[in-house]
Formats: sequence, C-alpha cells, structure tokens
Amino acid sequence: MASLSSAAITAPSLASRPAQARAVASSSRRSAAFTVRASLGKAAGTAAVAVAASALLAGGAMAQDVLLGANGGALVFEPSEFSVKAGDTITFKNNAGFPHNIVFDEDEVPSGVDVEKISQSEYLNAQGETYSVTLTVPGTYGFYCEPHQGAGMVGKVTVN
Ligand SMILES: [Cu+2]
Repeated sequence: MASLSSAAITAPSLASRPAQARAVASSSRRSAAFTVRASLGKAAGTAAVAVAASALLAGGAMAQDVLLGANGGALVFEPSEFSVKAGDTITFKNNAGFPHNIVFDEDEVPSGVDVEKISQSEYLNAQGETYSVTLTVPGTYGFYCEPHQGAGMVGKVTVN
C-alpha cells in the first residue's frame, strides 16, 4: 500500500479518483511482477544454454575404436588409417591373431612427442583386452604391431 498512498500524495488528480488510482497501482504491480518473471525466465534460459554448451564440450571428445586383427583373422589394424581430433581417445581392442602390441614409430610422430608414453609395447594377450591412448599434438603418427609388422600390421593416424 506504500505505492498507492505515495501515488495519491504526489498525484492529486489521482487522489480525487481513488478507484482509478488503485487500478493504476495494481496494474503497475502486475507489470513489476511480470518484469521479475520475465527476467527470471531469461536467466533460466541463459543457464540452460550454458548447461547445453558445457554438455556439448564434455561430449566433444570423440572415441575411435581400432580392432587388433580383423574379424576374418587378417593381421591388420582395422581401420589402419584414420583421423581423430586432438584430445580424442583411441582404443585398440584385441580381436584376432593376438598377441599384438601398439608401437608408435619415433620417426613418424610430430616432433616433441615421446613415443614411449603413447605406445603399448607389452603384448595384449587376452580376447577383448584394450589399450587406450589420447593424442594431443596435431600431426601424423605411424604405428605398428611388433610381432606382425612384417605381415603388414601397420597403421597411421592423423590428429587434427
Ligand atoms: Cu599384431
């Protein structure tokens, strides 16, 4: 009621018509309430957009699966040539013809990359055993399986 009496005091013409003054006051209250709701709605909308954006970022990292040995038994990486984005996870999975390992060629990685840190030189012996690696430096990486390199088990990944 503070706004109504204030309106009555500062606007004598409205004070002489109390019914109209009340109508104005209550309409301005409604509009104030509406403004609050509208700005809350906008804030909630912004928060929803922020959540969606961070979910998108979190989901931005992709995964690339590579079979160690083809389903038909061929001693190959499948796929043997592929591209990923920097930060994507590559998961090698023992599939056929194991044991396999994954050795990155020190002569075929971007400069500064430590192949010891990204290679899995120990053999994967069990069906379904996996090795995952995340490459963060853009460039082309060559890798091979030591026991089967001569048979053509070599691969190449381009990190964009
Ligand atoms: Cu192999």
